[in-house]
Amino acid sequence: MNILDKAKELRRKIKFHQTIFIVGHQNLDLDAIGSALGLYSIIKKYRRESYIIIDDQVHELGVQKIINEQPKKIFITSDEIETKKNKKNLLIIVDTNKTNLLSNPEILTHFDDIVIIDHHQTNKQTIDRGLLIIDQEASSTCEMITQLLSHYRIKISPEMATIVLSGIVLDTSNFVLKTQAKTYFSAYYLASYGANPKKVQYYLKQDIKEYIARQKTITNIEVIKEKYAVTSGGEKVKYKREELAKIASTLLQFNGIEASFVIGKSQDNKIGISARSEGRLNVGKIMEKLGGGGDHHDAATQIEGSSIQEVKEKLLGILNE
Ligand SMILES: [Mn+2]
Repeated sequence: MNILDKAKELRRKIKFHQTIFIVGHQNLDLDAIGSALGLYSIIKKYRRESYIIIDDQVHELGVQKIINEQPKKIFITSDEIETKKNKKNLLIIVDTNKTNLLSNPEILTHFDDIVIIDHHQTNKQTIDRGLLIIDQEASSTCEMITQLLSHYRIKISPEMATIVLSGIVLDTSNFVLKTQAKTYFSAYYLASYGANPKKVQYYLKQDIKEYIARQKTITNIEVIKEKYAVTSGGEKVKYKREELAKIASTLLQFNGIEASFVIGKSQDNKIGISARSEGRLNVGKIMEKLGGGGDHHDAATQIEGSSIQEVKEKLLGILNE
């Protein structure tokens, strides 16, 4: 679905409500915070009250930098929803469509009216209430929001343009993955409002200690059929989901590698696999075979009750088929 097909309906909904709450997925990334803030600019243009709900305690570096640069009053926790509510309230969820990926799924119960703006595939966990605007062709939620900004003719500051661009740069791994004509149009559009690529790189800078830890623990890359990279962390090292995803994206940068799979123990002792593909191999299909899901380019699974070695063997079995 193209978001512009729903642009009128969305604007009607924004104008109809007095207070609009925005929330992204747990462990905010640059696409979630960028699309939340871009949407906030749209809502402000229509002179509605708006808040971004954040329940994460810690943020990754770039997200923290962006939050620090905004007025504090924009952000609330889910505990404060009731105190900020008006008569007509709307919740807009960005960059996820799944209940279990919200920091606090309980927030859904506070709202009768919900809109979801996202670019991920739907599944059983998808919130089945409200207006669902999902464009799986879009590189990022920030790309979808940029289309709205352009369609509604909303002027944004160079700072905001930079933040929204950083979400696109993150999700496409520098205009490599899922990049389509609209992605470049969005980049052009944001650049015309003064988006600063140097500042984007500043938001994308990583913590050197985390980077070294990732590199150290993941050193055993195997290449299957000369095109699929598989690597795994140690049985004792725990990773955040997005750490596995970052490593998977990095592996795609190597010559000849078409898809990458990173296996690691997650914080809750499950074994996670994060998979990325340039598109020829449908990693969503592969992850489905292991109880997970996703799309052609971007997929993952979580497996309970197995060791890393066992999961790796299963995956290698599938890739060698
Ligand atoms: Mn995203």
